[in-house]
Amino acid sequence: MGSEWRVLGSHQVLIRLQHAQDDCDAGSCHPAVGDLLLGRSKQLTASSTCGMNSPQKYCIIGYLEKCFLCDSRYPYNPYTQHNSHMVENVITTFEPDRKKKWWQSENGIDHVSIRLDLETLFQFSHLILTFKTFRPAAMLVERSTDFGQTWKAFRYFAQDCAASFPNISSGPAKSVGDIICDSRYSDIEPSTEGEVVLKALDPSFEIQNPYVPYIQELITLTNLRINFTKLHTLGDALLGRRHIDPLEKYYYAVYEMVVRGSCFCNGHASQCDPMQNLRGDVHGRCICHHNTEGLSCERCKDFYNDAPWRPAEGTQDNACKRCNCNGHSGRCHFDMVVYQASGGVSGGVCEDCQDNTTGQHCDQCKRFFYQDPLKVISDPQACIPCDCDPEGTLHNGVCESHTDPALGTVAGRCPCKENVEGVHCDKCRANYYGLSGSHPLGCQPCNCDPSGSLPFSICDSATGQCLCQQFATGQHCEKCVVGYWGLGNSLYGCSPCDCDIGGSQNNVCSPKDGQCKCLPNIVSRQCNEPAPGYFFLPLDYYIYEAEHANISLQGAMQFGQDSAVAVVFRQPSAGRSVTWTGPGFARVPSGAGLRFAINNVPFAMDFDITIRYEPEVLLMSCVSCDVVIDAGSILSIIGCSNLSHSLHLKLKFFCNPQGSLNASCSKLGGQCQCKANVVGRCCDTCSAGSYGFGFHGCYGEYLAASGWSALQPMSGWVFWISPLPSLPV
Ligand SMILES: [Ca+2]
Repeated sequence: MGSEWRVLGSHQVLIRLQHAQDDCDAGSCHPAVGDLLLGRSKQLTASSTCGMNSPQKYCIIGYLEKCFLCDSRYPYNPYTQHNSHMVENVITTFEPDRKKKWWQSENGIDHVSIRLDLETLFQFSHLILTFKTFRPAAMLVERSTDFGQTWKAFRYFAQDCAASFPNISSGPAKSVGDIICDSRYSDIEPSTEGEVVLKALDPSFEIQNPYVPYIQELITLTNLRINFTKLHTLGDALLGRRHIDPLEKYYYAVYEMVVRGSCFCNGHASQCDPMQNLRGDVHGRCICHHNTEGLSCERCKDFYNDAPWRPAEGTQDNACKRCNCNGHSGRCHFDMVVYQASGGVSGGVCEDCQDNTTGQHCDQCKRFFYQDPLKVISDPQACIPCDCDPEGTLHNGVCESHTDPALGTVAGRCPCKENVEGVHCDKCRANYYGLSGSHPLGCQPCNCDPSGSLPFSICDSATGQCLCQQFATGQHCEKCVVGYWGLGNSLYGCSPCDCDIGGSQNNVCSPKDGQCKCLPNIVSRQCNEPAPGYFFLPLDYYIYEAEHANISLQGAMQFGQDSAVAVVFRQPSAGRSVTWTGPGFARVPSGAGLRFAINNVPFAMDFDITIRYEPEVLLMSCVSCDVVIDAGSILSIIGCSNLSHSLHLKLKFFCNPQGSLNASCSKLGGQCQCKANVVGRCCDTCSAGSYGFGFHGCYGEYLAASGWSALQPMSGWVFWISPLPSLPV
């Protein structure tokens, strides 16, 4: 090292720093500096070397010009090949007499270069060239950091910088990175053993930290090239020729070349391994510490990406940090945004988390999974599937990921939509139906009408059909079945309409008030009441008194041959019911007929014709008693009294104000309540045997008379009537 210190100058700062930090555990560390050329003769080339193909003559300048042969067809050997001047001769060999061995270019060529191709990035310290002949009149040193694809000048050297490199400042440098032309190493003196020295960092600048990226960028290289551009010719014209070819005196010749540098490891290694089996002084493959890797420790080792890669500086090792993936992944990458968001704590993002985990550190269960409360997240079985019905669960089936009393969450619990229940959120709540994922609340309300539904108001969970009380119907049991009314009005929900068959159009009634559709002049809910002023006809309403009929002689059924009947008057008597109508009876001789003249049959239909009669002598038994005819009537063949309403046989009536006790009459039959001795439906005539119709009734006395009797079957009487009211009888 002794010879190095001689030329290092202030570059000792860098050397001391490196030697002080060879312990990587204490912070940054750096490999030792050495001669990059040692062991790399194969990587050192020259664009021109004398005698490569055949011996070449060259001469030296002196009192007596002497000439020699250069024969570089074989490598130098002090005994057999001492005229070989290949470029590898410039590499230091520590042999005793180094002046017997040098590199020499071909004669008279100005532009010659020597190039060192390194196998990886190295940190350059300085270059020393020791010349056998004059130093070049002009030269420059270049470096590449991309294996020779691009080049940058380190420094220019010229005796006359302005002439040789007119565009380059002759210095001094204003900053450490300035490229200048240096004229100190290009003098024509000394004529031998002159040196050219290039320090990577200009010693005139004080560099606090040589490991900051800007400085590192200035001093790293993969290739070094020295371009000689102009020979010193001592006034001889290079192209002129005299008695001796002057070209044979001028060439470049170098005793020794030293390229000091070190393996470049970004502060993460103190030693390096050789690459490509080189046996040199400085190796290129860093033995990385601080969880870094790469030839120059230029990146973090796999799975050590929790902090950004950085070069080590001073006591800061800036080591790469191992990612924390909780055992669920072996891969991660660094994310600066995540790192900054964490406040510089953690930037490693785990990749491809396994075991159903997710998150920066595989520290959460995936969507649709939750963490077993009894297991830590690093357990391979920690995450359990949710098992929530996506239709009924909020967030499409995501369950609560962990138990947190503060948040009220329970690991694995399915958060049901509002109208949904069940451990898996797969059932509608009571009174709801139709579980559907598209419904924001999960299920729709049954909306069962409480008036028509069974207690508890439940409905079919699929269709929503409410369970109805008897006679209620509809999706919501909101109405009565046809023929029923009054939903909610009574204990049993719906009641039958019970529309009167004769008085209503049908058995359909208003669902609200049960009002049946009444036929004309019929009122009440069930249509079983006559309208005010109307009454229902009794079955035997159409009565035709025999006393008013004409007698028709036997066998003489022609018009115009009738004669008046003999009337048998009968008066009511006390203690006996009145069994007849009208003034009494008609006596009809045997063989004669009665002809009734009627004109009030309401419409054509089937009628039965009945005759009311009785034997003339009630209390006597006789074989051939005469009968007296009370009346004939026409009856609808529909015998039911209720049905008679449907015959429309309703009449407006007025009770006679003189003969009636009041203005009301019976609804069925229309009989007014008559005063004494007054008879007739409207109480408008005196009874037989009475007289003096007036507000007092009629004057008279009761006479003994026969009453109504049951109809007695009797043959021989034929009775025809015509329904045509206009037909004369
Ligand atoms: Ca009569």
